Amino acid sequence: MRAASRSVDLNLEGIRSGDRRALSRFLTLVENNRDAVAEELAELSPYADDRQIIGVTGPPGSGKSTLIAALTKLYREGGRTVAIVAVDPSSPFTGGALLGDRIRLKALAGDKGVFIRSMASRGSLGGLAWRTQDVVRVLAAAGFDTVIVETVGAGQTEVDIAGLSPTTIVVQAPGAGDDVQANKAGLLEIADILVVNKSDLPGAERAKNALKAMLDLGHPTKAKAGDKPIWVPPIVLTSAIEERGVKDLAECIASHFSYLQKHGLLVAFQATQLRAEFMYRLRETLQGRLFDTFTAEEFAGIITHMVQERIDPQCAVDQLLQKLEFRRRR
Ligand SMILES: Nc1nc2c(ncn2[C@@H]2O[C@H](COP(=O)(O)OP(=O)(O)OP(=O)(O)O)[C@@H](O)[C@H]2O)c(=O)[nH]1
Ligand SMILES: [Mg+2]
Repeated sequence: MRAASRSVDLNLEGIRSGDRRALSRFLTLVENNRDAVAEELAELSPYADDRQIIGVTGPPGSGKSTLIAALTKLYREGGRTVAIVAVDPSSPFTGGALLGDRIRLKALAGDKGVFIRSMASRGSLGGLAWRTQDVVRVLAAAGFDTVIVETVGAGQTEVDIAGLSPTTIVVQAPGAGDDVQANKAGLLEIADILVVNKSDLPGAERAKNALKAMLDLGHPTKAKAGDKPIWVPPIVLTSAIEERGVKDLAECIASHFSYLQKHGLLVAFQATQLRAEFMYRLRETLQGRLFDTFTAEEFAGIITHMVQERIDPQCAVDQLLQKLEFRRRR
């Protein structure tokens, strides 16, 4: 089964050389059955990555997808290839936004230098961040110059966008008395670049000033930051539908990338990310091994025993691990 699917679906050379069908098929496997493609994923090394990964987040409807489309258009004019990953919190069956994103981005769909992938969380807890990470890694390995990941902010997905992308853009829209949405959702802290989109509507300047005031309050002073190089998140006004301010945004993204490179922060970011991934996979693997070794009934029995015998939970864990050792040696 595995050998057969390998020859048909796991055409890594095809992926690297831009075969979209091979890429789509591989991504489906990565999302649905990672274990089956673990070796191939490992071959697409996460190290030495010179691609630009950009995270775009913000409240629902602030214009993230439209802005990404405008930014992508600009990048394409400059000859860069772009992959877009839209992480939608709703299920693929009810997710209107998923369809909406597709329609909005349709203008780009015929372009060979653009690849769009939607991912749904399917109500699964945990793991989505790492699945997204895998998808981003494959797209980077497939040779796209820029990978843009869109997630809805405000805690609607468990994807920690700031952990995924070295450059995080938080997109706001001016709203009636709602200028501080980003702050409420804790998004200000993760923003490398702040965007007030829909600047063709009234209130954009006011929203910008409100954001600036908040940034001034929360921003580390030189003294506080010590020797760490300081990046002051710029606030950019855009109108994605009128394609205004997009060039400014692209310039801010380029400056942030240079800043990361100049101070060795890209490498540091990657190391932090790989450490976190290592810990996650270690936990998952060990837990998986435990569940492979003991049946659900055995597990329930162990816990019942712990409660009945008034055993301290840590002691129960130690006893269980001893049993596991014993079984392995047998
Ligand atoms: N006036 C105005 N409307 C905009 C602008 N950008 C996007 N919109 C509109 O705002 C609505 C939402 O845009 P999207 O790009 O789907 O926003 P989003 O943040 O991706 O939305 P979700 O993914 O559903 O959270 C759409 O009707 C867009 O046409 C803008 O610059 N100005
Ligand atoms: Mg969207």
